[in-house]
Amino acid sequence: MKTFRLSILLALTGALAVCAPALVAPARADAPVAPAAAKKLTGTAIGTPGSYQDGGNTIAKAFDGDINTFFDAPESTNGNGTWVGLDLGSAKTITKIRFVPRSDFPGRMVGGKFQSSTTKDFVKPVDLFVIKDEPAVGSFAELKTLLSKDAFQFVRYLSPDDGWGNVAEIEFY
Ligand SMILES: [Ca+2]
Repeated sequence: MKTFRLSILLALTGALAVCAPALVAPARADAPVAPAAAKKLTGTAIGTPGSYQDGGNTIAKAFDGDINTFFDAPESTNGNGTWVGLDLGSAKTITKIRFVPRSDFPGRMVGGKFQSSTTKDFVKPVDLFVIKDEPAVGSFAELKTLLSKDAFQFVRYLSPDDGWGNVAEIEFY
C-alpha cells in the first residue's frame, strides 16, 4: 500500500512538473501582445527587365535586403509604366507591405501603387495600396491597411509615370 501511494505521489508530482511551466509562466511585460507576426513572403522577382544605362540596378535590387540599393528602370521605358514584384509561387493573402524609397528620389513613389494579380502579366491588377504622400527616406514605411484581403500569386509595385521604378526595398507579408 505504501509503495502504491508513493507511486501515485510520484505520478502526480511528475504531472505537476509538466504542467507547472504553463500554469505559472507570467505574461512578460515586454512580450508581444499581438498574435505571432506575419511571415515575410518569398518568391521570384518579376518586373521590368534591365536597368538605367545598364548600371546593374535591376529589379533584384528591390529585394536584396539593402536599403541603399534600388531598382532604376532602363532609358527605353522613359521612366513610365515600370514595375517590380514577386511571383509568390501560390496564392497568398497579403497582410502587410513594407518598403523603402530610393533615398535621393522619394518623390518618385508618389502615385505609385502596390498591386496583386492572379496572372503574371497583371492584366487585371487589384490595388492593395496607393501611395499619396512622399515616403520618408532611410527607413521602412509600413502599410497595414490594404485594399484587398483576397489571395493572389503575383504582387508588385507599379511605379508612377516618371517614377523610373525607383524603390530601394520591398517586403510583402
Ligand atoms: Ca535594395
